Amino acid sequence: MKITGITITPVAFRDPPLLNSVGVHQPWALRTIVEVHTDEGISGLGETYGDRGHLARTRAVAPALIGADVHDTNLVRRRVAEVLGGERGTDRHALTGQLTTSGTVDRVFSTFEVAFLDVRGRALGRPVSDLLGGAVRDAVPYSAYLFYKWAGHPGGEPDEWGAALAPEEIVAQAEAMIERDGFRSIKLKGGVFPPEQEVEAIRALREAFPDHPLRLDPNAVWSPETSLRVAEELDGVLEYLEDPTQGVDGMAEVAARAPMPLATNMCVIDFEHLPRAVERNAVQVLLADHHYWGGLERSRHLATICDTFGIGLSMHSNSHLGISLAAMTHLAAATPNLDHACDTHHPWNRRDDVVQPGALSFVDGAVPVPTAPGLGVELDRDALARLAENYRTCGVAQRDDTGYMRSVDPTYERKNPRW
Ligand code: GKR
Ligand code: MG
Repeated sequence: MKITGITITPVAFRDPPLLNSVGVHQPWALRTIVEVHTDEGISGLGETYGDRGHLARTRAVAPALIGADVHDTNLVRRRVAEVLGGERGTDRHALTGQLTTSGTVDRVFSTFEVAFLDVRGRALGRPVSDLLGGAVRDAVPYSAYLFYKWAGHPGGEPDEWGAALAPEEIVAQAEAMIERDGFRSIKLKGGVFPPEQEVEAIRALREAFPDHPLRLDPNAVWSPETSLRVAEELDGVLEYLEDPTQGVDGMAEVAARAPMPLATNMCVIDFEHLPRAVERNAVQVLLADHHYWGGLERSRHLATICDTFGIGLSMHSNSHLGISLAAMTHLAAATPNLDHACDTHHPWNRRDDVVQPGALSFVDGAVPVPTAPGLGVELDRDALARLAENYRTCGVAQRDDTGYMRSVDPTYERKNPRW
């Protein structure tokens, strides 16, 4: 089955003012929707980052894939690498760490690979999880992903979630999210306030939710000393501490004495980072993310490597829509050693989606694995057109949390370590 055409549509959707270690989410989050068309009349879907550089690379690669067979992903990956010609993209979609050339190929290739798997599943009448070895679970657990946030964007109306700055507001946010979707694990995005304040929020969550596994992720803005202090204070409270500090060496220093496992989606973001991380025992849980690990198949290779070295697996997320949620769910369903609830930003962005409602839902904090052929989601053409129009008019072409924060508070500085 040959690829005859590829449609690439950048979209923008409303995003609340979620705070993190480098600033605050802009009013619009960006994604790129990819449709791959074949000579058998079957089309497949992919979703990826929407930042200017990544979009340009995705567009540059597309013509080189016309005529390729949807089963020949080795050829497709080679063509992606040839077009990119050793480029090292600098887009930091995920606040991720050290960027590599192979990582840039993986980020661009991944979207197409997901779309090919969607085509292949549709052609066979089987869900993508079957193409990945078969679902080992019927539903994939996700965590309630909490953020410190303002009530609304400056100058705008408060959003449905309201402000969350004090510990009791974080607890209220968790209650609302759990009430709505039933999550059974909780993650707090930290790195926003001094660590003592974030420890207080975690303690308040522990009191309100005595049985929910808890995680804290300050996106590496603490020094190793601060990280160890917090780790000791939260002994027995956290399921894992995510990216407390920067780099494999910093993480290894903390991991050697921290009482809980350390997780990362920042210091190990490419296969070439693994040997040293394993050698130094820097991370005990890896957050996989098919968007930058080179697609669903390569994420499964990653899972095997983690299994070999006794590293636990969870899943990382960025602001995303339903095509990504479907892909994440199929991958997690078909990965036996994905033993922690996955992250998802979806509750924050659910009001706008490009997929038709009904295929994906959260039941007791888990997404039932779609059983329809392919990814199991269909494009809502009206919604796609609306979100594409948002992209054209919103004035954002590049995620810039720091710039947006500075437009509100000109004294804001990006610092690492901040504490
Ligand atoms: O959406 O602000 C955010 C997050 O901080 C995101 O960019 C991170 O990549 O969720 C991510 C993480 O776990 O580090
Ligand atoms: Mg993280």
